Amino acid sequence: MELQFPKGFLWGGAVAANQLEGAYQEDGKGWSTQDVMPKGIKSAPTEVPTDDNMKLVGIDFYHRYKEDIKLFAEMGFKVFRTSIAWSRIFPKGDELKPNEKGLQFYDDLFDECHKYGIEPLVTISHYETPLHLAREYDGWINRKMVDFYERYVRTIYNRYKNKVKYWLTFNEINSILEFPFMSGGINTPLEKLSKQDLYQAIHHEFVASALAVKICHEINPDFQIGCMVLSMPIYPLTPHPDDVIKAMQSDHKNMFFADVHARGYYPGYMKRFFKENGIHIHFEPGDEEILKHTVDFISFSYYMSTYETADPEKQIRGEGNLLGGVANPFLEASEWGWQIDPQGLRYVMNMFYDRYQKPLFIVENGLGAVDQLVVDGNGEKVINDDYRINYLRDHLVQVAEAIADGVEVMGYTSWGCIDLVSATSAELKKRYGFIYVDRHDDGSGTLDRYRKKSFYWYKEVIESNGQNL
Ligand code: BGP
Repeated sequence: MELQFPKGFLWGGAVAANQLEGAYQEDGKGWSTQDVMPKGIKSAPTEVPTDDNMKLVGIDFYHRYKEDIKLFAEMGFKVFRTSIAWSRIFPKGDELKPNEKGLQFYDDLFDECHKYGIEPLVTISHYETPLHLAREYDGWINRKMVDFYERYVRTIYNRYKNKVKYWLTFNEINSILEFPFMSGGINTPLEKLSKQDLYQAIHHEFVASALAVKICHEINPDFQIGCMVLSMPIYPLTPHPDDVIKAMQSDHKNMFFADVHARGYYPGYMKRFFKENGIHIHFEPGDEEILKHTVDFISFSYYMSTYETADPEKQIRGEGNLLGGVANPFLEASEWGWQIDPQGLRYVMNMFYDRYQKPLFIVENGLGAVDQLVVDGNGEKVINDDYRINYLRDHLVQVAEAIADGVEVMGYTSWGCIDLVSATSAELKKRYGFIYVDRHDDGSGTLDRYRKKSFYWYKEVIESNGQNL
């Protein structure tokens, strides 16, 4: 059977403001939680680094976005996913008046996209909670966050209503389970954070997200807004029914997030979990109604699958993948230990679609690798990233398989379409891009941009609407 992508499929790339803009103290921007995240840390840092050159400059997208958008256009992007840095718009997060210079930057950025017919897909909050909200309010544990988020959301909707029609409420909302500071602005150290507070914070995010959906549709019913979850299929380690149930329960912890967004109510398995763990979620009057504003589509990141087992001896946390779990002997891993499983993508796509019957948008997928800039026989600087092409091709084949299975898919935005700073390890040597940026972890480099081999490959993929993979 010939594999095909639908007409009008939204091909493109994805980034997040804090991972590439740099200029983190320019034009009135305030600190965000991500600006102070030291390498590889899960909990809230106690000190603010003052000389973080990496975050200060990023890849200097703030000043070079025109050059970069032009390169995206050359590849034929139909869509460009980026986030708005909340702390550019509301530097502290709790003030009443937005920062005009911050608003202007995104006006200019979206105009530049439209110049080439590229639709912006905007993440409202991508690990960028204003630091003040984390320090003063303990992030999403505090109900007041819903009001601050609502003010921010109304401001950007009103400002960009003629420029942006695709929105995402929170990046990888379920990652708060592992990274409460990075994902939820929760300042309480991980070891002191109670399950009660964590799940109350999640409830506040759900309410804020549903409010964002409601307001979005009020402003323009044609706008499309989705949730964004970190997807990771969890396979049972063996066919033993204990392992199967254990895998299902682990999966529930993640599916909870998409379930509430897509269905508009808390699932039974979570009510049981709360009961058994003595957790009482406080619903304010009206919350139940607000949650009924469900998303138009489900968006997700996909990098890897993982395993689960009921056997405590075999539960090797911290190895095999980003979030730990048992290493799968049938899969290869990236240089960062993320296990590569293209078929897992087809699996999650079918699972999401069967569960909700809502369109899907794959908004992150890609290979983080060390790239070498070399000089070829003609004296040209080139990057031969065949490993990235292979990775992306294998995954796109599975997207096409899922489409053939009947899954409705809006588009695909490859993660880090231009090299950027890693979210979890704060380094630049972990590269995802089609475009190489001459910048290194020690702060050296010209910041010049180079087209990688994958750049030409992806251009051809888009041109042929996925026929030439
Ligand atoms: C996702 C995040 C991104 C991104 C990506 C790759 O979890 O949404 O922000 O960075 O993972 O992760 P990393 O940068 O750690 O390689």
